[in-house]
Amino acid sequence: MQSLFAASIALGLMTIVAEAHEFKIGDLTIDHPWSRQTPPMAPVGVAYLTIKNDGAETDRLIGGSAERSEGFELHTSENRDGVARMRRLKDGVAIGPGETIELKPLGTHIMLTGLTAPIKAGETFAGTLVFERAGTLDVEFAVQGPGAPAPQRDGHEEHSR
Ligand SMILES: [Cu+2]
Repeated sequence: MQSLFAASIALGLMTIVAEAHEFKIGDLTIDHPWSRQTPPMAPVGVAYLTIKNDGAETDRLIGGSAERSEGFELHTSENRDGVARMRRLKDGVAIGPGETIELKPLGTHIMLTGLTAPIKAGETFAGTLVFERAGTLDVEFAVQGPGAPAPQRDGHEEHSR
Protein backbone atom coordinates (compact mmCIF):
# COMPACT_ATOMS: atom_id res chain seq x y z
CA MET A 1 0.00 0.00 0.00
CA GLN A 2 2.75 2.37 0.97
CA SER A 3 4.80 1.63 -2.15
CA LEU A 4 1.73 2.20 -4.30
CA PHE A 5 1.32 5.56 -2.62
CA ALA A 6 4.99 6.38 -3.20
CA ALA A 7 4.70 5.36 -6.84
CA SER A 8 1.71 7.60 -7.40
CA ILE A 9 3.59 10.49 -5.82
CA ALA A 10 6.56 9.82 -8.10
CA LEU A 11 4.27 9.77 -11.13
CA GLY A 12 2.68 13.00 -9.99
CA LEU A 13 6.08 14.66 -9.73
CA MET A 14 7.08 13.42 -13.15
CA THR A 15 3.94 14.96 -14.59
CA ILE A 16 4.76 18.27 -12.94
CA VAL A 17 8.30 18.20 -14.31
CA ALA A 18 7.04 17.43 -17.81
CA GLU A 19 4.54 20.25 -17.66
CA ALA A 20 7.06 22.73 -16.29
CA HIS A 21 9.64 22.05 -19.03
CA GLU A 22 10.85 25.61 -18.93
CA PHE A 23 14.16 27.36 -19.37
CA LYS A 24 15.37 30.75 -18.18
CA ILE A 25 18.05 33.14 -19.32
CA GLY A 26 18.29 36.71 -18.05
CA ASP A 27 14.79 38.17 -18.04
CA LEU A 28 13.42 35.57 -20.45
CA THR A 29 11.43 32.44 -19.64
CA ILE A 30 11.04 29.88 -22.41
CA ASP A 31 8.15 27.51 -21.89
CA HIS A 32 7.67 24.12 -23.46
CA PRO A 33 9.87 24.01 -26.56
CA TRP A 34 8.27 21.31 -28.71
CA SER A 35 8.50 19.77 -32.12
CA ARG A 36 6.32 17.46 -34.14
CA GLN A 37 6.91 14.03 -35.56
CA THR A 38 7.99 14.13 -39.20
CA PRO A 39 7.21 11.62 -41.95
CA PRO A 40 10.17 9.46 -43.07
CA MET A 41 12.42 11.35 -45.53
CA ALA A 42 10.92 14.72 -44.64
CA PRO A 43 13.47 17.44 -45.43
CA VAL A 44 12.23 19.83 -42.76
CA GLY A 45 10.72 19.82 -39.30
CA VAL A 46 9.07 22.46 -37.17
CA ALA A 47 9.46 23.62 -33.59
CA TYR A 48 7.48 25.89 -31.32
CA LEU A 49 7.79 27.49 -27.89
CA THR A 50 6.60 30.36 -25.74
CA ILE A 51 8.86 33.24 -24.69
CA LYS A 52 8.05 35.60 -21.83
CA ASN A 53 10.06 38.77 -21.28
CA ASP A 54 10.02 40.09 -17.69
CA GLY A 55 12.68 42.68 -18.44
CA ALA A 56 12.46 46.37 -19.28
CA GLU A 57 13.97 46.05 -22.75
CA THR A 58 12.92 44.36 -25.96
CA ASP A 59 14.88 41.22 -26.80
CA ARG A 60 14.85 39.21 -29.99
CA LEU A 61 15.08 35.54 -30.81
CA ILE A 62 17.52 35.73 -33.71
CA GLY A 63 18.54 32.12 -34.27
CA GLY A 64 19.51 28.83 -32.74
CA SER A 65 20.36 25.25 -33.51
CA ALA A 66 18.94 21.77 -33.12
CA GLU A 67 20.60 18.40 -32.77
CA ARG A 68 18.44 17.04 -35.61
CA SER A 69 18.97 19.60 -38.31
CA GLU A 70 21.62 21.49 -40.20
CA GLY A 71 19.60 24.69 -40.30
CA PHE A 72 17.42 26.65 -37.91
CA GLU A 73 15.23 29.39 -39.38
CA LEU A 74 12.52 31.65 -38.01
CA HIS A 75 9.45 31.83 -40.21
CA THR A 76 6.01 33.28 -40.11
CA SER A 77 2.91 32.07 -41.92
CA GLU A 78 0.70 34.41 -43.84
CA ASN A 79 -2.65 33.68 -45.32
CA ARG A 80 -2.99 35.52 -48.62
CA ASP A 81 -6.12 34.93 -50.67
CA GLY A 82 -6.71 31.70 -48.80
CA VAL A 83 -3.22 30.39 -49.56
CA ALA A 84 -0.82 29.86 -46.66
CA ARG A 85 2.67 31.09 -47.41
CA MET A 86 5.83 31.14 -45.36
CA ARG A 87 8.14 34.07 -44.97
CA ARG A 88 11.53 34.06 -43.30
CA LEU A 89 11.89 36.54 -40.44
CA LYS A 90 15.27 38.09 -41.15
CA ASP A 91 15.15 40.32 -38.07
CA GLY A 92 14.07 37.50 -35.77
CA VAL A 93 11.18 37.52 -33.34
CA ALA A 94 10.87 40.54 -31.01
CA ILE A 95 9.65 40.10 -27.45
CA GLY A 96 8.79 43.47 -25.89
CA PRO A 97 8.97 44.27 -22.17
CA GLY A 98 6.26 42.34 -20.32
CA GLU A 99 5.28 40.52 -23.49
CA THR A 100 4.66 36.82 -24.03
CA ILE A 101 5.13 35.54 -27.59
CA GLU A 102 3.90 32.14 -28.61
CA LEU A 103 5.38 30.35 -31.60
CA LYS A 104 2.66 27.96 -32.71
CA PRO A 105 1.22 26.04 -35.65
CA LEU A 106 -0.14 28.35 -38.38
CA GLY A 107 1.81 31.25 -36.90
CA THR A 108 5.42 32.13 -36.26
CA HIS A 109 7.54 29.01 -36.02
CA ILE A 110 11.03 27.56 -36.07
CA MET A 111 11.85 25.67 -39.24
CA LEU A 112 14.43 22.94 -38.85
CA THR A 113 15.97 22.59 -42.29
CA GLY A 114 18.19 19.79 -43.53
CA LEU A 115 16.97 17.16 -41.07
CA THR A 116 19.69 14.65 -40.25
CA ALA A 117 17.26 12.12 -38.74
CA PRO A 118 13.48 11.76 -38.58
CA ILE A 119 11.86 13.35 -35.55
CA LYS A 120 9.82 10.79 -33.61
CA ALA A 121 6.98 11.36 -31.17
CA GLY A 122 7.86 10.81 -27.52
CA GLU A 123 11.53 11.66 -27.76
CA THR A 124 13.39 14.84 -26.94
CA PHE A 125 16.32 16.48 -28.68
CA ALA A 126 18.71 19.21 -27.64
CA GLY A 127 18.98 22.62 -29.19
CA THR A 128 19.97 26.19 -28.53
CA LEU A 129 18.16 29.49 -28.80
CA VAL A 130 20.11 32.65 -29.54
CA PHE A 131 18.77 35.96 -28.23
CA GLU A 132 20.13 39.34 -29.24
CA ARG A 133 20.47 40.58 -25.65
CA ALA A 134 20.21 37.55 -23.37
CA GLY A 135 22.62 35.36 -25.37
CA THR A 136 22.58 31.62 -26.03
CA LEU A 137 20.39 29.21 -24.09
CA ASP A 138 20.44 25.40 -24.15
CA VAL A 139 16.96 23.86 -24.40
CA GLU A 140 15.31 20.48 -24.98
CA PHE A 141 12.55 20.07 -27.54
CA ALA A 142 9.83 17.58 -26.62
CA VAL A 143 8.43 15.80 -29.68
CA GLN A 144 4.68 15.45 -29.98
CA GLY A 145 2.65 13.26 -32.30
CA PRO A 146 1.83 14.07 -35.92
CA GLY A 147 -1.72 15.10 -34.98
CA ALA A 148 -3.64 18.35 -35.30
CA PRO A 149 -3.25 21.10 -36.09
CA ALA A 150 -1.67 19.98 -39.32
CA PRO A 151 1.38 21.79 -40.66
CA GLN A 152 0.89 23.97 -43.70
CA ARG A 153 2.12 21.36 -46.03
CA ASP A 154 2.03 23.37 -49.23
CA GLY A 155 3.83 26.33 -47.75
CA HIS A 156 6.53 24.19 -46.20
CA GLU A 157 7.18 22.24 -49.36
CA GLU A 158 7.35 25.43 -51.35
CA HIS A 159 10.10 26.95 -49.26
CA SER A 160 11.94 23.78 -48.41
CA ARG A 161 13.41 23.47 -51.88
CU1 LIG B 1 8.41 27.46 -42.24
